[in-house]
Amino acid sequence: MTQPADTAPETISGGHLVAKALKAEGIDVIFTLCGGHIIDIYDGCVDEGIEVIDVRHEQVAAHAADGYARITGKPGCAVVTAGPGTTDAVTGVANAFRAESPMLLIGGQGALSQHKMGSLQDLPHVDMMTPITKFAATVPSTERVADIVSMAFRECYHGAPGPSFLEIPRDVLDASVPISKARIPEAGRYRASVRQAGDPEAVERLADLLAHAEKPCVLLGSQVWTTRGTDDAINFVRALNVPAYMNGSARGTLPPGDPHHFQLSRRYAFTNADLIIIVGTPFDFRMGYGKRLSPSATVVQIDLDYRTVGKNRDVDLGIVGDAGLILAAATQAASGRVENGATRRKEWLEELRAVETAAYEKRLPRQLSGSQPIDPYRLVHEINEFITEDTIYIGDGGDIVTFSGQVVQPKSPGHWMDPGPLGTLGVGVAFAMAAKYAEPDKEVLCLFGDGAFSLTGWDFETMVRFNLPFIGVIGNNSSMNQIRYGQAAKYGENRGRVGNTLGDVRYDEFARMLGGHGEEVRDPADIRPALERARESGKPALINVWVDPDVYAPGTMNQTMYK
Ligand SMILES: Cc1ncc(C[n+]2csc(CCOP(=O)(O)OP(=O)(O)O)c2C)c(N)n1
Ligand SMILES: [Mg+2]
Repeated sequence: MTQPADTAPETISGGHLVAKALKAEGIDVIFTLCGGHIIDIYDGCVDEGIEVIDVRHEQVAAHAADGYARITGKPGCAVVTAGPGTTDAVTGVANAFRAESPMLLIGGQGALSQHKMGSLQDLPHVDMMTPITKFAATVPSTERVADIVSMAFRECYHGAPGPSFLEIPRDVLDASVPISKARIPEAGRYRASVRQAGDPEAVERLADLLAHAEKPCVLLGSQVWTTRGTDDAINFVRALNVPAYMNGSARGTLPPGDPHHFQLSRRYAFTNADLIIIVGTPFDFRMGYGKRLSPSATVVQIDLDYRTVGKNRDVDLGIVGDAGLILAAATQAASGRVENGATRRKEWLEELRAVETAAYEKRLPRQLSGSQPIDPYRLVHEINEFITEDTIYIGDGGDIVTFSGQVVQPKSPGHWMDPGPLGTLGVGVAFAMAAKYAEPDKEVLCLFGDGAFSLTGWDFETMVRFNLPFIGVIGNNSSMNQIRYGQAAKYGENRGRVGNTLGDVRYDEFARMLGGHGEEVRDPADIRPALERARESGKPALINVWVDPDVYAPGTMNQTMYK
């Protein structure tokens, strides 16, 4: 018997419950590639005013959700279909996992009523996602959809942030339930503040160490940006006169030219410092697993994740918590002391500056080189000169991006994006998409290797379709050079050519074919004008710069990442 319309309970479907839960997190866009399993989520997004950006490969959707989280400080969300849609997104989730980026991947799943019967696109998604997420679960009933989505977001912020995964069976998503039966957590009321102050006694000890240090240095890692501790970090280094090195997303915390900004003297500092403070970055391969720090230095490590502190290398003081809060507390604790050590460190800063300047001057002729084919150093030099305080810089490639890591200096906090410790090629277009969507008034510039661009480059078309202009620069050496170097060194020039050669592809023509702006550059003098024209075009752009395939970045030649 049907009820009269005016007394029928108001109902809501699973897809609409998803959209409500996303809205509660402040999410205004999802990145997706469609499939019959997930279309009700789109319908919910229409009602909640959430934009649906549909991409051409699910890996891109997941990377874009990761990038959105990095840029906005809100979690990102990607929605993909069951089976191959979800497996295509695995790399993006894995990248976010290693990069500590809070995002939610929602995957479709066959109907519960056909559980394990061999339905279309059925796979054990949760089992596959468990090792690379902080939380992975199936949504068991329509009533619980919004509840479990909010639970997944809560889990994203436990300790160091990271991704969550949910699969929603098709019948759970499509069914409607009375609104009164569904648990819909209210925005701002279902999870705690994630800012965790450090143990006050440990902070006092840090202030003591700083007061006595002659040669301290600090490494500001990605968590400084994740926790939006930029201002606290700046106050810390200035008040206590501590030279700062920055990595990952923390690059740009201090602007280039700042008296406390150091980059090229890091190894010297780590070898000669008496106090080394590592903030929000693990002792992983990028840090030589901690082995590159002077054995006689006092080492302090601050991290959001208890499991990271003291891992791979002993520390003298470990503090768990929010980078910004802890640096602010240490600044305050030290400022209460008669002698906080700041003035005594003038000579140490001068010593490091001299090392820094010498390294810069040694490299400068290469950066200004007029040779053809173009020296990659010249290309990255031109990019560094071209970017402004409003340019978000993205690196996606091998050797060419290793060059840029030494030369390109973002001018503002949060304006540097790289894949992070998973080293994933193919993040570039997705990060550009997320960055331009979230910050339409910023300029986005991505430097690609030709190999890296090829992995996910078709989504350049998505940038055109959604009118998301950015400046793409391809350092084209027709090779996977970072790998080629090691192969040639091991097997000789000829045998070293196996499996790493790409064709001479005109990526500028590809860009034009898809409705963007494209140019090729062979003469280094043409790099700057081409960059200017790309900026003025107001379109997604690709500048195809032919670089010398036979020169390699020092970082590639050391190949320390594999050691
Ligand atoms: C998804 C993925 N596949 C493979 C690799 C291994 N890899 C690291 S660097 C590199 C070469 C990249 O070539 P390209 O983007 O053209 O940059 P180049 O080194 O030539 O400057 C490869 C294949 C990786 N890091 N990520
Ligand atoms: Mg290449």
